[in-house]
Amino acid sequence: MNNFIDLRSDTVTKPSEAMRKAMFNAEVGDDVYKEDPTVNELEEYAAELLGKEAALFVSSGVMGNQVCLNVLTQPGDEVICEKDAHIFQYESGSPAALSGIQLSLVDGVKGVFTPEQVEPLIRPESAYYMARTKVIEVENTHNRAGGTINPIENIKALSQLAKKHKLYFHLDGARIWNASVETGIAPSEYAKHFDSVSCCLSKGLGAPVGSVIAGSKDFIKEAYRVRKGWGGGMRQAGFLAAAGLYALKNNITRLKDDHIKAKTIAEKLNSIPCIKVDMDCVQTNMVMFTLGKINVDDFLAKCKDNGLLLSTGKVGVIRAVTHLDVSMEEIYKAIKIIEKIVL
Ligand code: TLP
Repeated sequence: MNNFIDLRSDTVTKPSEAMRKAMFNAEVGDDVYKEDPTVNELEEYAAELLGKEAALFVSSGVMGNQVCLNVLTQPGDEVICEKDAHIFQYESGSPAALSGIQLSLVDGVKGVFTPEQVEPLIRPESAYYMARTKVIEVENTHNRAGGTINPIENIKALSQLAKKHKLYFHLDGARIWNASVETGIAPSEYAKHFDSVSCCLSKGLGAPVGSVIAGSKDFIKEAYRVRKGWGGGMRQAGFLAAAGLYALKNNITRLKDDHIKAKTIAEKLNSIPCIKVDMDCVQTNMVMFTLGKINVDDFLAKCKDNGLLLSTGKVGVIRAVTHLDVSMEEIYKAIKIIEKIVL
């Protein structure tokens, strides 16, 4: 897919020359013995950045979320999340398959739900015949809603509700870096409201592999055990951790460029009569749009024939994601390709 303008996802980014150098030069050891200095450094750096006692390097965003949920719950428990949450839509049924838990869905607005919506869903402690509510989960930024940001005041209020009902509060912060750059609120300011956070290194930050999860020392000790049991104990993982460290140190602030690119696409596309973009949702590096009567599959195929790759979100919705491997010039080219197809 080298010659394409690839806007399917920010996961398609490839390590830069400088990142590859950092990987090549990484000092490594056996991380299952906790002897990989680069993995240890990444975990310490991520814990500090997120303001948590400890962190753990895991292979993917899915593994991050699922390990966290597994540590926080027992089989038969229930997790409250938004109806379009990644853990519900795109994680292969893992809450049920790996942890024996069920999800209770909230109908959010642009991916955001409020404490008033959640409170009635919390099961009474006396109801032995119901699942036990154990966790509230928030996704920030919210993927299927189009990269929307959950307002910090809402997060605070949800966190207070979780405390009031003795529930854990988990953040799927795959793209917390995007939220942070856009709002100016530090990742640690977001993370401090949560018991556990899972944050990706391999999306907009451009690392080839990996996520970090963070929480208390006791939480991470347990997560370390679960990761091993699920086959996620990696040996000389320092080569990968070096990419993650490079990404955290060099590629966060530049995410703002990706947000500008997304706004540029959104504004141009929204001015085309048959295309509709919900401009309120264009807050970070994603653009979701619909095409009126034009068939989505035909449109995607024609884009591909013209050198542009896009993906889909909800049924009938097309997704364009901007990232560090696509230039502003390519963004203008992408817009031209779309105009040529639909006009
Ligand atoms: N999202 C992917 C696809 O799975 C849809 C993408 O292309 O956007 N949380 C959120 C909010 C995510 O968007 C993703 C990946 C994950 C978790 C999982 O990360 P990986 O793919 O590394 O397991």
